[in-house]
Amino acid sequence: MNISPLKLIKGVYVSVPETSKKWRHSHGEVPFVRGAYREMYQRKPWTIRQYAGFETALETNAFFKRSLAEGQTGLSVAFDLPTHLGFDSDHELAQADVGRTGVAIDSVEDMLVLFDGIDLSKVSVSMTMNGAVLPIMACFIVAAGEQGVPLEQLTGTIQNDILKEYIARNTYIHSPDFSLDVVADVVAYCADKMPRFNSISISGYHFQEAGATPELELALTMANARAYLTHFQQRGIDIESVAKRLSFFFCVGMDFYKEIAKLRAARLLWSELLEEFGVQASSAKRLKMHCQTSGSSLTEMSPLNNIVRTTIEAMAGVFGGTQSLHTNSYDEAVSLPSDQASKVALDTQLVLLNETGISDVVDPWGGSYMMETATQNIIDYAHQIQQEIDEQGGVRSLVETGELTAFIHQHALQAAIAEENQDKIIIGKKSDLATSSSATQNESIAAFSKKEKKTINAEKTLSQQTQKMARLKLKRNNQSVQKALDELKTAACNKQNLMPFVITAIRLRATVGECIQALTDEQARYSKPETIKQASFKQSLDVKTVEAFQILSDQIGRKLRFLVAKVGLDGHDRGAKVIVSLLNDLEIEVDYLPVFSTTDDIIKADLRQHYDCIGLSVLSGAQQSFVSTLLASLRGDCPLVLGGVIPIDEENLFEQLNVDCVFTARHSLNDIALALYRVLSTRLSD
Ligand code: 3CP
Repeated sequence: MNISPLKLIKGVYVSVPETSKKWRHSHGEVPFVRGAYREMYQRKPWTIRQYAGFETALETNAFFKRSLAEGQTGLSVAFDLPTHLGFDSDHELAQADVGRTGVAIDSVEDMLVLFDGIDLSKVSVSMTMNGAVLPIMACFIVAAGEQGVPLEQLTGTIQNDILKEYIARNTYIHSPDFSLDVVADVVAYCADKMPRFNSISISGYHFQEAGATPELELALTMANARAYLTHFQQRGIDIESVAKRLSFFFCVGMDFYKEIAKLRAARLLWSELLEEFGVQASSAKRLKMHCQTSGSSLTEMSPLNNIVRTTIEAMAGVFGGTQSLHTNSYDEAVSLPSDQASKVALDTQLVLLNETGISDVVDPWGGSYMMETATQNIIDYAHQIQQEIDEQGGVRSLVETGELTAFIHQHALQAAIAEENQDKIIIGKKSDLATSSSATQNESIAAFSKKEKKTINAEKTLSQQTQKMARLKLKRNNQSVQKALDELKTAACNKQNLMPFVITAIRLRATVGECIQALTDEQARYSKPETIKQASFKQSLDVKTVEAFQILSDQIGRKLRFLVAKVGLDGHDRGAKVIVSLLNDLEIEVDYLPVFSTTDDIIKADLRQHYDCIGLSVLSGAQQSFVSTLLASLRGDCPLVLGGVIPIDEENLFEQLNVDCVFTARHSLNDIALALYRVLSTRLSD
């Protein structure tokens, strides 16, 4: 794919585009460009829905209750990586990640604790779950039932958007074909039994986080929406009956006007798309969205600046007419949100809502020449991308080839080049751009981290979850559980709707991992092809560093050989792939071990290849465990460097452990290249 990003919304606008005449409708009317509802926030404010989850259900439950008491109006559950990938906490691949980037849910017993004392007939709950959607939905349904809440009263949203997992987020389990059927099972089940529950949250957020521009984020989200509708139709699902509960999730980044225009454009595109699919009811054509401020716009340096960024992004979400909003915490580029940072993030929404009056006017930018032109440009761009996708065989096949992933990555590389060349200025992001000296900046961030940082007690969480599972397995009727799991397998073979079968198994206290394992017996775990685009950073790199690498390579009489590996269960690979491209530019031979690699994979690869350097990328917080394992087993003369979200106060620790360098988002590509050169030249001359 090779469509260029839109030109920036810049310059003088002297007239409204011709096409905008068709938008001269009121808010709350088809095609909803001006807003989903007539009175918007005057009638009902957006839902303040902060995404949260950590350690065990008990800790997360306490956090939920506190947030609701402090003014939050909806819940949003972050699950840990093992739960996302359908591994119980006691699985050998799960151990390092249990309870780190979300709450560990192994069975309905955990779900019951998660919502203990929270009335599920009153509070709407969003669950970000995709790969393991069946057992997690089943845990929620069974827990609500045991709380005495009838299915038809449940309100909330399940993300259930598997296509974007293959494209950008990577927490898929099974093949696209099988998984699309699972998505349809959930959608059909909800339409039948849970009429107030949104059965999917078609997500663009992760595209923008992986590098897409706002307009590309929207275009790909809409292409996925079309792919889902097509699949549902093929499965015999009546689109009219499910459309009202198909919801959306977008990122709001720092491109202020473009973000507002994007949200307006989204509503028109969805309304048009449903008309194409023959949907009649106007209310079903209303696009409803959740927005989250952009994680990738946050900087590790000068973290308090992030409050400003988040506020501006939240304003774009509100001006764009979002129904539900998450505002990021200012320390998220460094660690899990501290209590203080979470409170500021929540209060940011309360201030916007209660103190500013910005929610008093519906679509306040409507009619602006600039905004109407921008909205139309984004709509045109989305149509162009859809056409290109169709010409290349549709989303389904481009997911399998990795082409869409590569297209987004190309945008991430362009953004990295723009930052390197300082064409794009991000205040305080890189050490050398900071207003005060980098030493002062570093000190302040280190002090900041120590004082407030939220720490996860991973060992304790793992041990509590493991013991809880052992007790569950002793107490339940194992024979009935096995029978239910066998029936689930048979249903998967027969292509039946799997929801009722999983609900039965979960009610009998089967675990999340056991349900996924039963399906995996039929449908092996899937791994997608890896495609990494090459961009040329060469023009941005210091010529002397490039030459130094060349000389080093000449001295040893061969090309340098690197391994870059994503280890553990975290699926964020934007940074690792940028580094692969950088190394290619330095004429280094690179092997890339993609997401979900293990320390064992790394050790085996090194035994075969004898790398000159191994680079590890970890964004889940589990770096200490992986580094210790590797240092104990790797050849002593192989340099190990670490990249990802690594708090500054941990850097000394890694130095003591003999990690050669630690890189994070505050380092420029030139800094990284130079540091790598120093490591290699020292090691190779030893
Ligand atoms: C709302 N209502 C109104 C009005 N506003 N009625 C009349 N006039 C109004 N102005 C009605 C609605 O029709 C609805 O009733 C009810 O009030 C609730 O409003 P809503 O707009 O549906 O709001 P909400 O329940 O909050 O639902 C919002 C959406 C939902 C629809 C967007 O899908 C949602 O909450 N999504 C959140 C997704 C999420 O949190 N994702 C987290 C991703 P009816 O129901 O009767 O129609 S976190 C990922 C982080 C990154 C990562 O992956 O790692």
